[in-house]
Amino acid sequence: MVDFTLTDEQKDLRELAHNFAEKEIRPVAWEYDRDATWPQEIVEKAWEVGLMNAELPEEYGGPGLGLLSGCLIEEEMGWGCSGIGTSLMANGLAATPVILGGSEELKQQYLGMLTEEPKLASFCLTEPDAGSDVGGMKTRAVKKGDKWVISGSKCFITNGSHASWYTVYAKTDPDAGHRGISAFVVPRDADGVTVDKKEDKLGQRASDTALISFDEVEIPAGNLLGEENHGFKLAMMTLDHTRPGVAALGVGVARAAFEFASEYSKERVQFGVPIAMHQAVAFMIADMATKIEAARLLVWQSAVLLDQGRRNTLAASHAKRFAADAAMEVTVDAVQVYGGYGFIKEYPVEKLMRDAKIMQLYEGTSQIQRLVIAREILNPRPPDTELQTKQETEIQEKAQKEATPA
Ligand code: COS
Repeated sequence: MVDFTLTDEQKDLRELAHNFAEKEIRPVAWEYDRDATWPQEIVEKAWEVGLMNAELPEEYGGPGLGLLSGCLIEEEMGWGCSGIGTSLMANGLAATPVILGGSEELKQQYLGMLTEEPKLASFCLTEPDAGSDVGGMKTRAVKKGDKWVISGSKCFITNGSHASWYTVYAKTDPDAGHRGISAFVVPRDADGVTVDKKEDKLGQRASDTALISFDEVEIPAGNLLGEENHGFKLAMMTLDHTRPGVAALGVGVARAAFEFASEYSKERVQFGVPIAMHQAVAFMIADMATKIEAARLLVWQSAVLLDQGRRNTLAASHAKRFAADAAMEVTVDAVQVYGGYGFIKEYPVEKLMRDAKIMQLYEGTSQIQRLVIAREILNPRPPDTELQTKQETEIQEKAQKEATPA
């Protein structure tokens, strides 16, 4: 049976997230966008009320919520301001490789850090010359005794200037392509870690996006995540976990633009009637609504699959591609509904259009999502890697245990 009904707990969580977005984020969102203000106070408040780190397991102090619950929060944050929302949600991206591949000690130390205090962590994959082509990265990690020594640069790092630790991907076997990449946890205060540059962006201006350099940074051997040379798969598995959430942020931005545009279309009078009475505008509103509904269903499907311990690569790329493109189309149309006023900063929708653009770029461009979709259909991956199988078995066992009456 297919049932789209949320549990009472999920409805309460969504309401909590919506109220937070309405009271704490919306009133400052346009001002923070104008000035590119870092939302430190909002980060602290969101952490305090339990809206951050949704999926961190209970044994490390997190709420241990499922991915669907996380997506419900992300949609509301995206509705409030996707720039601030991105800052609030980025811990999930850094923490997932630790959850999937970290030793017990690493989990206790680094996941615990995020749940004990409103601290942040960043995911360092992209490099100036390696964006979509992850395998082309140049950052190196060399084993020296009981240490790894990391050197290289990572760019477009969300929350990079404010993070207490980083998940860093580096080549450990430079001749082995994607099979020569490993993942590590690097503390911010390690010698040789520098925040080089904070980017001045088109949209999502309240989020922090930085260039981070690692100059002969020494970390303990135990900071390796998963197995040596298995970092590429860890990154891909991480993106399977996080793309539904980014897609949910996109649904939130689109919903915000849709609400502004529909209200405006009922107020703005041209040719003697509200413009909503003109079919040209009414049909734009209808198309916006359909895109939002369809995008949300794809988000929920991709999240539920993972919550059930099933592989969601295809569904996550469907959701990310469709929701990102929907956010862009809906926000462009919202500007169109506002006419000339839509182009003016005094009105709310131009910000949403600028914010939406990054949805088609970060965590895999819309073209990369299409590439993944095409490959999953035409040349599906064989049954899962060892790491993924272990993860799936654990989730399935947990689900079975919960379903069995005591
Ligand atoms: N889960 C587990 N393993 C996966 C996987 C997944 N979702 N996707 C791919 N793999 C495995 C493959 O099975 C393959 O394994 P083998 O080494 O055993 O053969 C390996 O990873 C390489 O896969 P593939 O051949 O598909 O790699 P490519 O380099 O050709 O392409 C893309 C991978 C382009 C899809 C990938 O690099 C990508 O997603 N790029 C975008 C990165 C991104 O989103 N960047 C944004 C920054 S993060 S904010």
